[in-house]
Amino acid sequence: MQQPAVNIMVKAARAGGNILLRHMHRLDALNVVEKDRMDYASEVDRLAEVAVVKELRRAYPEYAVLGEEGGEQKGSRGASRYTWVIDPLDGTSNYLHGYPHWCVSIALCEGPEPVHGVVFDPLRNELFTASRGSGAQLNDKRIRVVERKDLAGATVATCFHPRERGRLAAQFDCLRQVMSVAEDVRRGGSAALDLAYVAAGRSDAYFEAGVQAWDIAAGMLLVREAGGKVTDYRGAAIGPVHVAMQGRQIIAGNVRIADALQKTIAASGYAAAF
Ligand code: LIP
Repeated sequence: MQQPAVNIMVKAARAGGNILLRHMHRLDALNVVEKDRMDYASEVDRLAEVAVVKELRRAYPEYAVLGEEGGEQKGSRGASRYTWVIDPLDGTSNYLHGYPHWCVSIALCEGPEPVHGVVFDPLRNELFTASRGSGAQLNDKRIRVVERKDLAGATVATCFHPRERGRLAAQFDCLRQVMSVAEDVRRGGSAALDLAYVAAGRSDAYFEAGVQAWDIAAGMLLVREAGGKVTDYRGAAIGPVHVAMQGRQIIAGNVRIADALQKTIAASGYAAAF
């Protein structure tokens, strides 16, 4: 049975998703701002976040919020042990180009750790959910990471984040090593969906640098609850995801592939570039 908090998160994700769907045929009319170099947000990101926060706050007013658009907000009683970590539109660039691959991502963190996660893809009506210790699901069916034993023949998702252009040479060296054994590389443009797809066994692994808490908080729980492993480029645990923190790195996959990918990232010199 789904936890009450997850039901609220699903309701909130659907509310945000409806706003995104409603605006996607009016892209030309959207106000778009460049938050950082080649990092865009539109008024739809903000509207979707308002809708998501409204649903969550209606049920749990005392919880804190960390949203991509609204930043950090305290709960109704001040500081809280629980934080909603929200990306109302993960894959904004895809959305603004009309490229149909984006989602809503919501995690509930207890202290630094995600305890519930929801990633919702409104275009495919795919709902990924996970709760700590209770497994991960896609549209209520249990999902698991792949059983592949190593990187040989694997499909690996990654990203070329605009903020990471200074490390592009090291990233390409690393990719050359990955590609010498892997079948192929994917660049989907939504970290939350990249993680959800690893959890669902649709891709074998994923790595990216420059992600923010809201990009990965729900997805990393999905991967763990689907039997996978999530680390940074040095093989260490990801830091607290209830706070905004620049420049995180993430590796996700089944235990063996995550370890193999981490070793490749280290051996190529890419991990040392941070
Ligand atoms: C996006 C990430 C994506 C990354 C983009 C961006 P946003 O998040 O999920 O993987 O490559 O550059 O950070 O900004 O669409 O929420």
